[in-house]
Amino acid sequence: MKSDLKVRHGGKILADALVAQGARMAFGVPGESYLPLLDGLLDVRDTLSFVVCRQEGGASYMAEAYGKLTGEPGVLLVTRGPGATNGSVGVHTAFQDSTPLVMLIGQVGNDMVEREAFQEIDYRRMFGQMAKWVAQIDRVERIPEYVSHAFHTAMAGRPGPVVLALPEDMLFSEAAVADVAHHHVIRPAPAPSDLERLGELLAGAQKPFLIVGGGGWTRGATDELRAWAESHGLPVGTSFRCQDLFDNRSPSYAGDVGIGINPKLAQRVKDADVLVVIGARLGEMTTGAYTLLEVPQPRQALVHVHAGAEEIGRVFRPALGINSGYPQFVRALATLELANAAWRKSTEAARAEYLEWIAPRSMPGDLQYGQVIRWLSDHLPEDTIVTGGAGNFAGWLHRHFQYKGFRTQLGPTNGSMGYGYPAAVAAKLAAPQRTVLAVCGDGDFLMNGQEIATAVQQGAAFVALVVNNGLYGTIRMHQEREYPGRVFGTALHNPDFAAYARAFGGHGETVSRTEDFAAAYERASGSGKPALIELRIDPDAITPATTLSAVREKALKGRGS
Ligand SMILES: Cc1ncc(C[n+]2csc(CCOP(=O)(O)OP(=O)(O)O)c2C)c(N)n1
Ligand SMILES: [Mg+2]
Repeated sequence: MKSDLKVRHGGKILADALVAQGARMAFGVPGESYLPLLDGLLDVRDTLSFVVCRQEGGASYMAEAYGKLTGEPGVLLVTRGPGATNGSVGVHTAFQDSTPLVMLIGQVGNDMVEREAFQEIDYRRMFGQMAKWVAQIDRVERIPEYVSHAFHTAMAGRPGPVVLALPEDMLFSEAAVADVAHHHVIRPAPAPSDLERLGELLAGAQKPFLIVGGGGWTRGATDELRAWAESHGLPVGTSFRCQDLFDNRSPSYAGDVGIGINPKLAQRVKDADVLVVIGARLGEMTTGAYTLLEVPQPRQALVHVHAGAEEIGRVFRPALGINSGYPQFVRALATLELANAAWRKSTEAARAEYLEWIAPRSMPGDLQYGQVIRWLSDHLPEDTIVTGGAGNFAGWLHRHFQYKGFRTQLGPTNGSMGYGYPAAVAAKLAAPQRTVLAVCGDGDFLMNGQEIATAVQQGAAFVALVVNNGLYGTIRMHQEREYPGRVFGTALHNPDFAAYARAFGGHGETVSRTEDFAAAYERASGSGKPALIELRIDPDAITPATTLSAVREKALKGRGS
């Protein structure tokens, strides 16, 4: 009965709605535009904690990483225009990475909307292309309905970000309304005829290859897929920065189909007769810039399994498109009997090529960064969460680290710099019992290095590596290739990173030689504080396989100079 309902202000209705939808952690920077929401959050703080951050960019990556790690929508709270624009990077990341996220933005009151009032932006237009749904809650009594819709939309099909704007007067006003129960997760299952057709294609295959990727997986589904692929001796690769979706120690694992791909693996994907892609979007990074498959009609018989119907046939016309959630698909897959095993030998060859590929090569300088990554891969607990950002430094991580289980990797598939550090803060807060390692570049780290303050404030103890080459190295590499010798805008003058960490109350180390790393890591991880290890590498060591000078020389030769 309506009269039994308590009257609550908008901020309280909203905080209760978030709790009802299952939110347990929110990240953000406060604003005077959403004071009632802060007031509502105060009352539910034992259920839903609010992590106060230093910049909305960092907060938005934290919310995104939380969503990626837990599979539940990350919640991001920001203020009007400046907060929303700072926080937009996490929305873009969540969209490209298929991560569920709900962003709440304090908005100008309805009494002054459309006057370009203080910090006013129309978020429907601003986030139109970046989010699955953008709305403004204009009536306080409809908050539970909007929040329920937001969580359903963020989770349904291909997960992604949703944005809700909150006019100030609406938040302050009151209503007596009921909460809405927890959202459902709506994802389709494959039709029996889809499985039948897949069975026929695989029965006739000589060189099949599977690629696994995207958002919307569960631990159970990745385990079941591994068991199925191994029992049939099928080779499996993972899409860009989704290497943790298939245990890298499996005899079926052939490597990652991403940036800096093993050329032999690229050839294998090209030569496949049946290519089964489960969850990956088949974007630029996973297709070698649309060269591993022909656009729009691939030579391989492409089976594209995706939770978002609109992704199937987006670039490549598949032989078979299956609109399905991945746990639903993998469960059905287990019922598929395959007599054919013509590919077992080539799976063994793919595995051998992968193992050869991940062995570190020697690079210039006293600090062999590849060996450091190998050491970490061999010594860290199996369930360690490794976060990374964008830059060439991540290439060593992708190539030499072996991911051993579901959600042990959090990386931005949209290649957004500054992700690794805040992602690690969120990971440590969401999974305090697990070891967390952030791997950052010197350029990458300082995009969100201020979030060390958040890590210290929250007591999130993890180790961050900052790979210092004094360069926006990735761009320098491309610059030398396209305009050899014409260096411009890519050098960095860096602070003393270890001192920077200490200034915030963290632990800091600087390592310049391979043999000093293990002891420094033990000290850092044993410090019980947010710890940072600066790795000083030779700037000439530009990728795991080549040097900057070799890139320049090759480019000069190519020009006949
Ligand atoms: C937010 C953002 N800004 C700019 C870029 C373009 N970009 C890609 S890699 C890179 C340099 C990365 O530098 P650093 O973190 O030092 O890594 P390195 O390549 O030197 O290993 C830049 C500027 C980007 N990907 N993301
Ligand atoms: Mg650098």
